[in-house]
Amino acid sequence: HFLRHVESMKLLPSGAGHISHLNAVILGESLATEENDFVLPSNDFADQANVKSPQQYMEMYKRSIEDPAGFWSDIASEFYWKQKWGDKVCDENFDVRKGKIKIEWFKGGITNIAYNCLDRNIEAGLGDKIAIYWEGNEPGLDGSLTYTQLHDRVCQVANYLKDIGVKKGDAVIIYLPMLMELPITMLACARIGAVHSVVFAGFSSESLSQRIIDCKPKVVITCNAVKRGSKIIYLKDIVDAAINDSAQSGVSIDVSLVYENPVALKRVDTKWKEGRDIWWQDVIPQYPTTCPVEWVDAEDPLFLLYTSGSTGKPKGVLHTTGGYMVYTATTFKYAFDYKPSDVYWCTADCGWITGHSYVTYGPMLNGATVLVYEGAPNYPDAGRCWDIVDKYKVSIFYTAPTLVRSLMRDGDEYVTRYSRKSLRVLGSVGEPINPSAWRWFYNIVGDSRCPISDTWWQTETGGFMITPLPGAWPQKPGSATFPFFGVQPVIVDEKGVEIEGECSGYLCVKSSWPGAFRTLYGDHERYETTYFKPFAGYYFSGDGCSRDKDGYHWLTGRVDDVINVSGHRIGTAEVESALVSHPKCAEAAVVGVEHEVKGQGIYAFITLVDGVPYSEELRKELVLTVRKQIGAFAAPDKIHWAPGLPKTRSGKIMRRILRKIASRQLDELGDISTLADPSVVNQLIELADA
Ligand code: 6R9
Repeated sequence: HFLRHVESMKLLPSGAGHISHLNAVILGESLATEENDFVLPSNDFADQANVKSPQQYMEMYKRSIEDPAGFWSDIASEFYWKQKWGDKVCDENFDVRKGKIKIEWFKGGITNIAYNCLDRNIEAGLGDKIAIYWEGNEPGLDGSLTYTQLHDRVCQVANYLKDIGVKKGDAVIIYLPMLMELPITMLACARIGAVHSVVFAGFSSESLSQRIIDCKPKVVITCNAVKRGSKIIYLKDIVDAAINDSAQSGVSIDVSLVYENPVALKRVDTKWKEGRDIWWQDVIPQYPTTCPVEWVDAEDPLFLLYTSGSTGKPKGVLHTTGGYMVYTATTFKYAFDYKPSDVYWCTADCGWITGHSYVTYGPMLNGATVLVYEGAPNYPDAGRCWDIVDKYKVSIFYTAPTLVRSLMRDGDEYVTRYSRKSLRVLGSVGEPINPSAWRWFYNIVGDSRCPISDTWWQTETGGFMITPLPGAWPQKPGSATFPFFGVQPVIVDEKGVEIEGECSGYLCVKSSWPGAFRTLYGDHERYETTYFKPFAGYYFSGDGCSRDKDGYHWLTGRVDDVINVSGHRIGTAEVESALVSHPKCAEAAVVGVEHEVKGQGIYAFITLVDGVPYSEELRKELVLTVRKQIGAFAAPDKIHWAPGLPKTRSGKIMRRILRKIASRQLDELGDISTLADPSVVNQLIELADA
């Protein structure tokens, strides 16, 4: 068995050699330790897998690259199309030197993604299958919907939206916690061709209002409050403040649909604006449970999702319908080795891309049973996840390294007191997973039985780009392994030249894939500048990556001014602009530092307006300012005050030096003689722990 894998490894794509050493464990047979570089699928797992060997992967991968049109149209044909696409499966210009960047897949094809998630599955006999299990924050509070029930709920919301005048192409902002109503509302928008923009319900009113102003939605959908862990969050107050702010910028919201969540806040205690605010429960149930589908072109927009970039303003990443549908469904099926009997749980919130592609669309396109959990993963204690796994017999569990590390710190006992024997496949996303967290996840959570799909991808890519296929790949703890079908990752040097073999550099992609984003909403130029101009001819991911002697990919983190805190993307510029909005803060420079649980922590250097003394009180105010402007998840872990920041003579802040100071690597400061005033460096060091 082992040799079978080693033999097939020789067939690996570009740069891959042969396995040069044979320290391996076979799935289920022993612990992954530091000495074992490889974890191989067992015969039993491989035999039942959707892709059973590197050989089979290679055959499929080769076809996907040599004949993308044939490969993807075969898969697309499994979905329902009112009308088939035109003669071109894919039409792209990926090279800025040849003109405007354009990506189109299945253009001319007429379909609807909500129809494919619901009606198509119901017609295929899945009507009584559970589509969503919902587990509330409070143990004991739960619910479920079959595919038919989900269809009916989606239609009611779709009918309501139509009734208040939402039409094809109109934007709808959704600011909801992880209630079933969140995926229901997304699907309702898709059903009528409206463009949803889900805003993570941890964003502040200012961030929400920024997004309202940018996409001018017809309606904002929220709930009055939610309990997360033991804390109540008053979401409607945040929405009210955001709507007020937006009105001042000339964007008015006429309707705010509010779901009553009596577990957190009663109706009578909710602040209300007559004429604008509508209770969900008062209107939605009155609508019919069928709703004709709005058929859309494959290239019509499906959703907008704002994400952080290296400059202040969040970017509205735009995804369209057909390619995204085909891509999320296919990646879900293969990367998790999905089988119809699986119960699948992804811990991500629908406010992030992971919740779009792998809570809602990808799984439901496959007719999967999806678990949606409302609460905090460690409430009431660190065993909650495994309690839920046992309760619903979860077989595929997909989460972020930050959660793995935090549960790892709480101790094995919280895990081992639960059976977890339903688990079959584990998944990781959001940031690089360090090998020790990988091993803990594999050995303790998965009892050394379950392969881990470490999926590298981005809001922009729509779906997985580099990921193991469990059953096919020998895994290396911490490596995202190999590209998904149709994806051609390349590593380039700073001049944009592709590097072969064992190397490290900037991670780019060579040509388009169906799930790629098509533009940044209202700013195609920024789309080209950010992603296609840095290395002409390629899509630039913003990540660093190395490839080892066996051809495995190892993501090394962002190379731009974006930091990744607990898997949340935060632009340093956004935090800086929040800090300097405080009247006493003169300047701010934010860098990421290693953080044991969160992956990266936020470290902010600040200077103050002349004459203002630094104090503990001011520190708190500054942190609060960031919480208010962006959200609690972006609060700096450390504020480092100093009278001056290191700058070049042309006034550019030397972040390289700040990063070294922040991580206390003081002997690696490098050349500081080019600074306008080198003495600020010593001052900064002296004040480091003040
Ligand atoms: C899906 C998602 C994207 C950034 C990306 C990278 C990091 C995501 C990763 C990973 C290493 C993985 N990232 N998955 N790094 N290994 N498996 O997280 O989208 O929020 O847009 O973040 O996250 O740095 O560039 P998004």
